[in-house]
Amino acid sequence: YALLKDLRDAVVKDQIEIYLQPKVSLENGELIGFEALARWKHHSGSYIPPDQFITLAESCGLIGRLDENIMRRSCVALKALIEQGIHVPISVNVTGGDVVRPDYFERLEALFRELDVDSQLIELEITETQLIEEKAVICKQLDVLKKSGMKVNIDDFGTGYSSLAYLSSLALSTLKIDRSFVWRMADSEKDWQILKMIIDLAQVLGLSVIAEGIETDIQRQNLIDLGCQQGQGYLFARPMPLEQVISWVEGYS
Ligand code: G
Ligand code: G
Ligand code: NA
Repeated sequence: YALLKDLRDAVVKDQIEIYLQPKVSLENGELIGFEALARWKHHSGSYIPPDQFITLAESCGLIGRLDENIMRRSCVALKALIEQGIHVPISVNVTGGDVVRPDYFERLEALFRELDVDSQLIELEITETQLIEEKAVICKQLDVLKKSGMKVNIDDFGTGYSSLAYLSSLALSTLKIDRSFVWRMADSEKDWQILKMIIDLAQVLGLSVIAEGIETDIQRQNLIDLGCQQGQGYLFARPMPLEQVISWVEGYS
């Protein structure tokens, strides 16, 4: 299968890049962080969507290496931003399958040491669906990460089936509301109530809460009314390469 061979090549040669998408305060637009998103420009010239190549990388054992490359690039980007006076955390998507590896944390620490990066400025994002697999090991690993000062965010929240008991046992820091709830909240009273419930749940669990996929000012305003203070989405900025991020920040504040 040609695409698989190309992907293996791109991962081994570290050709998959990152784009950064700003996270902002919904009230005042203040920049609060970035999410790093993998971008693969195939040699044919077109970009392959991450949904497609991440799934492929997961199915053929390349995801560990890919996520490691992305983590390294995120650390380098973090340092470049700090040099420009932009001092906010970057969150990096990681696969549950990586995090449960016994040497995961040691490798991460070694990377931070090698690149002289403050681990408090790198956050992890793990999807709710992946947090549900291998519960016991995940739970232990998250404790280790939290003790080291790292923050772990639960991504795409509301699309998985984590029990409240399990959720409250995890050392998480932020709950990221899946975009589907943001997009549907205006459609019906029921969807509005569900969103409200998720935001209240985050508060009860002592987690901060962020909404993704915000595209309109009405969505922004509604989220504020429901008690959500942080967000990301095309309303504020699309994911951008590092150079563009730096000029975006300069023109933004
Ligand atoms: O960039 P886009 O929103 O299309 O990304 C689609 C999905 O791919 C996101 O929901 C995100 O969780 C996942 N993704 C993006 N970059 C990475 C990455 O570096 N590693 C992993 N494991 N997933 C990623
Ligand atoms: O679930 P996760 O946060 O990893 O998803 C990030 C993905 O969502 C990225 O692929 C990014 O390109 C995409 N994205 C970010 N903001 C928006 C938005 O406002 N609208 C849409 N349609 N996609 C978005
Ligand atoms: Na994410």
